[in-house]
Amino acid sequence: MRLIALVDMDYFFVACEELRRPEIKNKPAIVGSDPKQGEGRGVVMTASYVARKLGLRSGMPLSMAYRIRKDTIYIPQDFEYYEQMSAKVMTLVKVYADKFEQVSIDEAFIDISKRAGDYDDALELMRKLKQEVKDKLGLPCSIGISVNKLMAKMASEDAKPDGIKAVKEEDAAGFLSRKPVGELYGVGRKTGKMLEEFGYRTIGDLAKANPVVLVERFKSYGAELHNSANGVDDSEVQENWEVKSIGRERTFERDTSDRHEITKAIREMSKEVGDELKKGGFAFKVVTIKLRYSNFEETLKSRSLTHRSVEPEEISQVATQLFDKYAETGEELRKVGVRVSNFVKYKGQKRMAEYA
Ligand code: TTP
Ligand code: MG
Ligand code: MG
Repeated sequence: MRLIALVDMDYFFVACEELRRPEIKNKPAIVGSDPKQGEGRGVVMTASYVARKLGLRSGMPLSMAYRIRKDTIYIPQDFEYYEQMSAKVMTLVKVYADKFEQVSIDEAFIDISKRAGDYDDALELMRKLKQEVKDKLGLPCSIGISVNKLMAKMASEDAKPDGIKAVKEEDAAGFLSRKPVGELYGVGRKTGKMLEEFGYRTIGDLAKANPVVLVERFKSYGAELHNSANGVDDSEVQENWEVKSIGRERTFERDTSDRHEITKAIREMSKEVGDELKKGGFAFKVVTIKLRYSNFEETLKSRSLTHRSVEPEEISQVATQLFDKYAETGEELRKVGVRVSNFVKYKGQKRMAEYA
């Protein structure tokens, strides 16, 4: 049985702010883009649940937020901090996943089919995850569990705030049918409006609609809409590709053109990079060398392997080949660097071939 969960943090930016300014808890707080002393077109990025009860919403102009409540606490965005908190959340979530796909700063799909045999298992596992995120980071989240990504997302929305909800396949149609069509995952404001104009008020209306008519009206998107409204979604949880890189650089005590000395440095750095890769459980595909000459000119040269590798020897080999091919003969080097990138997480994966 396929079991997919969607973990989404509750009022994420404001929740992060509450951690470092507990005095704003239980107050109408919002995080927003720069209001530029009332000149800017700043909007609310998110509002605490207290603020939501008062009518404050994401996307609302800040000026309107202030009109609704004079005592609204405005906090300027601090993306760097939210990214840091997000990374901490995702590190915890990954541990619970057979497959992990982060889809925004505060949410990720996880495939838990292998580790949870049924819905009871899945619920127990997700309760544990939720508690861990709360205990370790002090942040609330909501989790939806179902047979596919679409339904997991819809269930998580229903669980908000601070809840868990599982929707079984046989209950999907009933669960969706009475919800307004605008709440269907993937339907934006514009499509939502169009759907209503055609008379599809609820997701159930859309589910019962003739798919041929939907394709006439919405082109290829019509078929997708019809599937979604029926809770059908075959898409897999797609493992994220790590974009970061690991590298080392060495500045020689005295500038050198001695191949022996340079390739020795490359070997040593490749070993260190390889050790770090192994610790992180990453496989790499691209090797890059950096050559800085005495005159401070710098060259970067890369080679992409046809497969993903975890071997330090391979880093060293490719880096040395790049050096031999591209280094200006006889020119003295001040510095040399080795870097690997285009990662994929391999630890916990059974078949490396999947990523080759
Ligand atoms: P969401 O998960 O959509 O919202 P949320 O976490 O604030 O609240 P909820 O409890 O309903 O999940 O978005 C995550 C963050 O992304 C949110 O905290 C702020 C940011 N964001 C924007 O910057 N602009 C927007 O329009 C929305 C919706 C979110
Ligand atoms: Mg959220
Ligand atoms: Mg989200």
